[in-house]
Amino acid sequence: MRRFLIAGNWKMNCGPQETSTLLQEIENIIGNMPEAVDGLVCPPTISLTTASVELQNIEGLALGAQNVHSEDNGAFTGEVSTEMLNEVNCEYVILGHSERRQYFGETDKTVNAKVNKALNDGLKPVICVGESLEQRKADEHKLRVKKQIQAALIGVEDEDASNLVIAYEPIWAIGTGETATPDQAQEMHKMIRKEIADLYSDDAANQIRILYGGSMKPHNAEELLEQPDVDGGLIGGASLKADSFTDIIHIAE
Ligand code: 3PY
Repeated sequence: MRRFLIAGNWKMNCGPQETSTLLQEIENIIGNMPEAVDGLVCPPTISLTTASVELQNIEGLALGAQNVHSEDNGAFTGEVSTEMLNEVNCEYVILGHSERRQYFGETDKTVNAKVNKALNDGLKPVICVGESLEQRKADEHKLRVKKQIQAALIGVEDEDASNLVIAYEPIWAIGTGETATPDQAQEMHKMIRKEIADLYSDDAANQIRILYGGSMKPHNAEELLEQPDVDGGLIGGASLKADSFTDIIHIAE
C-alpha cells in the first residue's frame, strides 16, 4: 500500500526568516504529520539549514532541495552538491522541474546525470515530467512523458526504483491556475506506472509514488487524490500558505 506524499515546492520564495515563520505556522496547525501521510517541503537552497532546524519539531515532514549538481564539487558557480544537501538533512531533491528545463537549460541528459548522482548519494529524486500545451494538442503528451521517464532513468538499477518519486506536472497547468482534470491526471499516472513496470517490475511500479503537480489547491486536491494512481501532490503556490498546505495534508489523510 502506497502512502500519500504531500510535497511543497516553494520555488524562489521564503528566505530563512520567512521559512522559520512558515514552518512554525505549519507546526501550530498540524503539530506532527498525520500518521497516514508523508510530508515534504522544498525551500530554496539558502533556507535549507533553517528549515532543517525547524523541522526537528514536526515529525513526518521531510526536507528536500529544488536542484543538485551531478559532480561532487568544483568550479560550478552557484551550484550545490549532494554532500552539502546531506549535511543539512535533505532526504529528497526535486529534479527536472519544467522551470529548470525552460529557464536554466536542463535537458533529459542533465536530469539523468543528477538522478543517478542523487540516488548514489542517498537522496530520493522527485523527477518532474510533463508535456507542453502544444504537445497535448498534437496528441504527443504520452510519448513525450514516456520519453522523459526513459531518459531520466538510464542507469538506474532495479533496487533503486522504489526510492524514486515521479511528479507528473503538465506544463500548461503550472502557475496558470489551470489544472488537469482528474481523468487526465489518472490517465497519465496510470501510463507512467505502466512504464515503470515495463522498465523494472510490477513490484517497483506498485511501490513508486507518482505525484500530481500543477496548480493543486485545497479546492481541487480531493478529486485528484481520489484517483487510484495519484499518490500525492507536488504543490506550488498553495504550499506557501500554512493553511492551504495543511488543508491539502488533511484532505490526503
Ligand atoms: C506548481 O504547482 O505550480 C508547480 O510547479 C509545483 O511544482
